[in-house]
Amino acid sequence: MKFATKAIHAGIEPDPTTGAIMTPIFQTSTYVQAAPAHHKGYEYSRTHNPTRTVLQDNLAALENGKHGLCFSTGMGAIDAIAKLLNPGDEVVATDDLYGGTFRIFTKIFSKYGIKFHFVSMADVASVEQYVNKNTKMIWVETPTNPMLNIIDIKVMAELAKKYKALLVVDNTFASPYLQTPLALGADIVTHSLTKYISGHSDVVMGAIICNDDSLLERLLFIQNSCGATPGPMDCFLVLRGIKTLHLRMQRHCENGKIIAEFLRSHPKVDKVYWPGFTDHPNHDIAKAQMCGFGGMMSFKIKGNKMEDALMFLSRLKLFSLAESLGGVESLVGHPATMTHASIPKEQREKVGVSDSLLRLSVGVEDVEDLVEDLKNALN
Ligand code: P1T
Repeated sequence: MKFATKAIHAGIEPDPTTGAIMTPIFQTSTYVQAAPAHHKGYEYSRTHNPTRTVLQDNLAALENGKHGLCFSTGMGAIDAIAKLLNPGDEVVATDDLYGGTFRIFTKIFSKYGIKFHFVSMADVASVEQYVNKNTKMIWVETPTNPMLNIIDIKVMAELAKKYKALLVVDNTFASPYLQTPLALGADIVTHSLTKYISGHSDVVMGAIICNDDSLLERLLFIQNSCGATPGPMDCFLVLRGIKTLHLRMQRHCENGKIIAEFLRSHPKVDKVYWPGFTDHPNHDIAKAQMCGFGGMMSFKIKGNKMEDALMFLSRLKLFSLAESLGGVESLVGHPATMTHASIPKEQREKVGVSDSLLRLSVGVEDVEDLVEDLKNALN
């Protein structure tokens, strides 16, 4: 089955009791058992819920994976993956990643004796310097949030295998429509479903997809023990969003290209970070491992002054100033004070997240209106 067919059909059957074509919202906490331990596969909704099962199977199919697991937030999924680690273990993570991921690693898991190295993943030799016998995970976000760097998943997978570490890829920015990391050798894919996958800014949720049965068992144990599981209504909303993921992503990519090119040609814009430009430092990797460049981009206004960035933000009418991304409506963010505020200034500036950096999540509106909005605000 190809992507669009899977988005609409994978894991989804008409309800056997009524024929309802849409997956029912099983709004129930528990399930009646005929006798102790004689049940229909469902005992308690923290552990399993039929609406969640359908979503998990659908997500696994979209990522060309075997197993899907859903969590109440993207951070809940990241938390569960990090709980696979033990004191003394080390993780090599990209130095440009979502501020919340940096925060949970440095403020929560480092307290439990896990060591994190944040490194540029532009070339494998510099990553390998930080890998040793204690390294249990290589953590990749690609495209990175917010600098839109691209990391070579195949190369990182080979490195992880060489050291018997797990390769985790946060695939939130690309979505499975643009990139399927398991096929490139990743062991675990994680998503903030809040973003492109649900696509309508009405739900917060996360997911993990993997192939290995024993990894699934360990993750299921963590999921059930720690309990960051989503409710059935939210699972329904994500399933509903997924049915148009391919259509939305096509438009995000088309609009993204036009906006990136518009910004780059504007005399008041200094630098635009978007992997679709042929002179983006990782363009060739993006072309090889993605089937489109997406609608996320960051840029700086000439002069690199925070006041100019803030004035620009105040003049936008269609782009809303908000955290998050990947919804149908266009958003603009100021990473230094919003999504990446938890990263110390010196550290974030090293990777380019200056006080003047702005991030766009280009939506699926008419692109002429979006260009007009940006033009007015810049002028
Ligand atoms: O917000 P939540 O669903 O918990 O997902 C966390 C998360 C994980 N991974 C990446 C790459 C992310 O971008 C996020 C959340 N990011 C934002 C809220 C943002 O505006 O960047």
